[in-house]
Amino acid sequence: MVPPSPAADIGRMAHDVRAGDRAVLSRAITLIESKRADHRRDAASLTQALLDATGKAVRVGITGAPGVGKSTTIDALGSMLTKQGHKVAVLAIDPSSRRTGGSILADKTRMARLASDANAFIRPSPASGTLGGVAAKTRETMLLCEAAGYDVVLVETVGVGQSEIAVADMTDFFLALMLPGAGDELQGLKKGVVELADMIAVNKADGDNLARAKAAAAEYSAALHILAPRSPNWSPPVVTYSALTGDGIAELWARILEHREKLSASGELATRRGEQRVKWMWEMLEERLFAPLRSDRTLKAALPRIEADVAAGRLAANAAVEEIADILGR
Ligand SMILES: Nc1nc2c(ncn2[C@@H]2O[C@H](COP(=O)(O)OP(=O)(O)OP(=O)(O)O)[C@@H](O)[C@H]2O)c(=O)[nH]1
Ligand SMILES: [Mg+2]
Repeated sequence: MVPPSPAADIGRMAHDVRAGDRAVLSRAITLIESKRADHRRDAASLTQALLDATGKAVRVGITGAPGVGKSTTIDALGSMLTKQGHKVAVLAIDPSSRRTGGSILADKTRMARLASDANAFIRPSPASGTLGGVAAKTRETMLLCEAAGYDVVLVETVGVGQSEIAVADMTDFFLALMLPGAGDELQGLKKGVVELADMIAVNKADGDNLARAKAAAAEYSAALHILAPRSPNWSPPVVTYSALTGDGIAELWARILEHREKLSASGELATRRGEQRVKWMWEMLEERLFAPLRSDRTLKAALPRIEADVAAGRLAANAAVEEIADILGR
């Protein structure tokens, strides 16, 4: 029997992804996540074949410290949206994978409604790799989901610097979740997050927490006012809500849509996405060019000594670079 040609396979896969076939979408994502060179090529053909069907989703990044309620929020927001007729994809960036069980989205119990929702698609973070690698896979996955008809993509990440930048770089709207604070109001206001945030939302504004949530929101508002906003067309609002009761969830979404209208009207959304795409290209290229460097055995063996010599001031940094280049070029 003649094996089917990869090109035909990819064509069929693209067709089935467009048709919204979840099983094929999952397989396509697995292809995207593969590190094999031939798979990578097929993945690129697939993305290219689907390109005209991408870009139509509202892309929202969601960050916040562990326990702030990211999963509960995604469950509440996502199921509200599917009820309105949207198709919602939930992705994650968690390059650390330090947690037991690996990914942030392993805990589908906190997203019980969405996990069993036919109009929701939940995909955990790729299991391992550098942040650049994981982010690249998540971006391609987002494009596939869009091609499959998901018109809302929620990308979750934990509150650690670089992964937040990666998520902000692949979304239109970056939502920072905060806890009603016992004196820790400003602790979450790390400079990086605030610079990226399009909205700060204080969760758990329910029961005994209500007053503290309002107080925290007031502090965040005051802090935001002294910072230059990320966009000339949008001043990040600070809101309170409860993922548990659902109070304020509709308002979160209304703000996201308002932001979208403003940035679309001004042309900023299109510009931002264009810049993001070029940045992705460079990041992926860097990742690709760095790969041989990471896997070179001779270099791996020599690096500890080279680094120690550089640190101790015995070897000039530029001399070290020459030595490394020699090892790689041999
Ligand atoms: N009172 C109250 N509790 C909430 C609310 N949202 C989430 N919680 C609780 O806070 C805890 C953590 O919620 P998660 O949604 O798992 O938080 P997370 O940010 O996804 O946590 P990690 O995945 O561990 O980073 C759970 O016990 C939730 O039930 C809320 O609006 N009000
Ligand atoms: Mg969670």
